[in-house]
Amino acid sequence: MKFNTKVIHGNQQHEPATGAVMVPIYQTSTFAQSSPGKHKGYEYSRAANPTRTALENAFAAIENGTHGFAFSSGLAATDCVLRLLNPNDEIIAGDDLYGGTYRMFTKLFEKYGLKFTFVDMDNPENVKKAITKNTKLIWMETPTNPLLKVADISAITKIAKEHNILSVVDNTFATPYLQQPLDLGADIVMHSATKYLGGHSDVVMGALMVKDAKLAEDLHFIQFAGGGIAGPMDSFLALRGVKTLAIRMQRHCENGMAVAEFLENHPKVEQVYYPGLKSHANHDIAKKQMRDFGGMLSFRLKGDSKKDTFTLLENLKVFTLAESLGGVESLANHPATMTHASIPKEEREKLGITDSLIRLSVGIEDKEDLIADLESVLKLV
Ligand code: P1T
Repeated sequence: MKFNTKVIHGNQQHEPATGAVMVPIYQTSTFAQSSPGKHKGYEYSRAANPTRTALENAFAAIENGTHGFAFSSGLAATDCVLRLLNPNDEIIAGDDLYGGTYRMFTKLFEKYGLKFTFVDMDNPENVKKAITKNTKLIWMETPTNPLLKVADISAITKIAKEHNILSVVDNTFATPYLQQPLDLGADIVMHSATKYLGGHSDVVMGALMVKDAKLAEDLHFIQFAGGGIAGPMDSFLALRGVKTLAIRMQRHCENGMAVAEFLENHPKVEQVYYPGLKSHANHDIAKKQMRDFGGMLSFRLKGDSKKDTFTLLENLKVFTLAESLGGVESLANHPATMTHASIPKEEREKLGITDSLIRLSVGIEDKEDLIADLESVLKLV
């Protein structure tokens, strides 16, 4: 199946009892057994639930995996991956990550003896140099949140394999419409399904996808034993979202490029971070690795004034000032005080997450309305 077909039909079947085209919401915690241990494949919804199974099968299909797992949030999915590790294991991660991922690594897991090294993944050599005999996992986020840095997945997974290290790609910003990391050598794909996979800003959810049976067994055990599962109602909503992923992404990409070009040519804008622009530091690898460039971008104002930035954000009419991304509606975010506030100021500024950095999740509205909204607020600063 090609991708547009796969998001709708991949690993899906009509409900066997009635032929229902959409999987029902099996809003049940438990399943009757005819004799102890004798059941119809489902025992207790933490282990498995038919609505979640349908979604997990779809997750596997869209990332070209064999197994998918749905969690109560993206961070619960990340937590599950880290529980594969043992004290003294080392993890190499990108230096630009979603703030909550950074917070989990440094504030939750360091105290259990895991060691994190953050490197600029623009250059795969930086990853190679950071490897020690204890390195067990390489965590890539590409494009990164919020600076849209792009890592060469094939080059980095090749290094990981040479050293027998597990590699993970947080594919939240790109989605499988733009890149399928398992095909590029990654062992695990992770998503905040809250974003593009769900697509409608109505569910908080995480996903993992793999294509190795042993890894799937280990992750399923942790999911079951740890308990951070997605519920049936949320699974239904996310499955509904996945079906329109391809068509939504097509428009996100078209609008993302139009907004990026508008901002790049605006006299009050200092810099735009969008992998589709030729001026982007990683444009060449983005072009090679991704089918298109997505709907996420960040930009910085000339003068880097926090006051101007707040004025701009307070006056947007079509864009909503809010955390999160990947829904049909356009959102604007101020990383320094919102999504990335948990990263120490010094670290943030070193990376470029300064006071005037604004991140946009460009939605699927008419691009003329989005550009007019930005044009009008840029007049105020
Ligand atoms: O919010 P949650 O579903 O738990 O997912 C965490 C997460 C993981 N990875 C990436 C790349 C993310 O962007 C996120 C969540 N991000 C936001 C809420 C945000 O506004 O950036």
